[in-house]
Amino acid sequence: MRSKLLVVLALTALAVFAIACAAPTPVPTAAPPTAAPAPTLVPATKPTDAPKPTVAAPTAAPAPTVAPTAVPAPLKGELSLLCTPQPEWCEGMKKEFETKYPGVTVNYVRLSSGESLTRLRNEKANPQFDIWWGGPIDSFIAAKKEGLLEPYKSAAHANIIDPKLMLDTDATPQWTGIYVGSLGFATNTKQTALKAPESLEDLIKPEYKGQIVIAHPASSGTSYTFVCTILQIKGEKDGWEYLKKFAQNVLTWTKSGQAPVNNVGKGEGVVGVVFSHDIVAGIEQGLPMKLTFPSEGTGYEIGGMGIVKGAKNLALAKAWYEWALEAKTQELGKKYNAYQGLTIKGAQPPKPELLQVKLINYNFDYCGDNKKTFVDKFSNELAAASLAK
Ligand code: S7P
Repeated sequence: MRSKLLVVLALTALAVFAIACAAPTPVPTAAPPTAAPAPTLVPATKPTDAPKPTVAAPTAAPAPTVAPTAVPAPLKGELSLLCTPQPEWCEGMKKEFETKYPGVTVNYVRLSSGESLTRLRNEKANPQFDIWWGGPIDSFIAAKKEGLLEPYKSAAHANIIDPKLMLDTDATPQWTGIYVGSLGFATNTKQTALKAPESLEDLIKPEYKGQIVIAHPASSGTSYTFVCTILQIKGEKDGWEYLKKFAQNVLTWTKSGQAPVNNVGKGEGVVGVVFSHDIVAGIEQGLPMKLTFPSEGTGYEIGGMGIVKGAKNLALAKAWYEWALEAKTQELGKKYNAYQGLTIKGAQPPKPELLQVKLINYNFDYCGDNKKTFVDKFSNELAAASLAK
């Protein structure tokens, strides 16, 4: 009985165990799709409240990386200027240039044309100047012949009024014209003994003996312009004869071409042979003088400019060169009592009447090419004329 009972109990336990094993295991209930959070491609909030898209607006976009236009570095350094016009103009132009280019200092030496040429010649192996500005082109033509100038082509050459006359004809020119001036006579008006000369012939008359003041052609471009004017008007043979007589009438040979204006103004001599614009400047400063021109026609200058061969500050020399060929720069001359005619189209010459006189057909190549020969002959054969004061 007892064993039956044990069997029944065992079977019962097995049955309970089996039922228990057959009961389904609870499974986590999957959330219904509608309850699932929507994917956030579109914000669930209203569009107006939506945070701004994080893509920057086009106007705020960084500028495209285009290569910037090259801005030239400001000019700086020291320019060494060989300056041949009168000192007041040299000083004025130095200051004007330094105002335009505050990083640049202009150091200049004022020398007459012949002295300038000698300096450049002596310094050829080790040039001390960067640019030569002013003085008749006869000396620039002579300098070019000796290899003392640097070729330089400027766009501003297109603005030169008369390029055949005022610009070196080389494809890359070595000099350019910056002003024009005619030779005249200055006569002291406080004296009454002598009338103002009206012709070249007047100057060699006996009554003018010991009354004339002129620079020496070895130092002065002004005086060399006179010498070469005579040699062209009269021819070399008669010209040298004339110059011998002329030299007998000279009281003083000055170093600078403009100096006779002051001599004559002070009564140290009656007649000066000088560029007419320098005579006008003297008259405007109150010197008692009258300006006349020779009836035969008068010689004239083209004032020149050129970069010195081997210039140590070439960029500064070019900057000066370009600046000097601007019409408004040329018009600055009158501010410093420089009344030459001008060479750039559109520049207003201060005294145009000084070129509306009878001019000879001055041959600059002839005078430039022969400068050394003529000056040496003058110095050697007109002995009294070699004592420049
Ligand atoms: O600036 C006046 C001026 O007459 O001086 C130059 C002159 O030739 C330089 O002096 P030198 O005669 O002593 O050489 C002229 O070019 C300029 O017109």
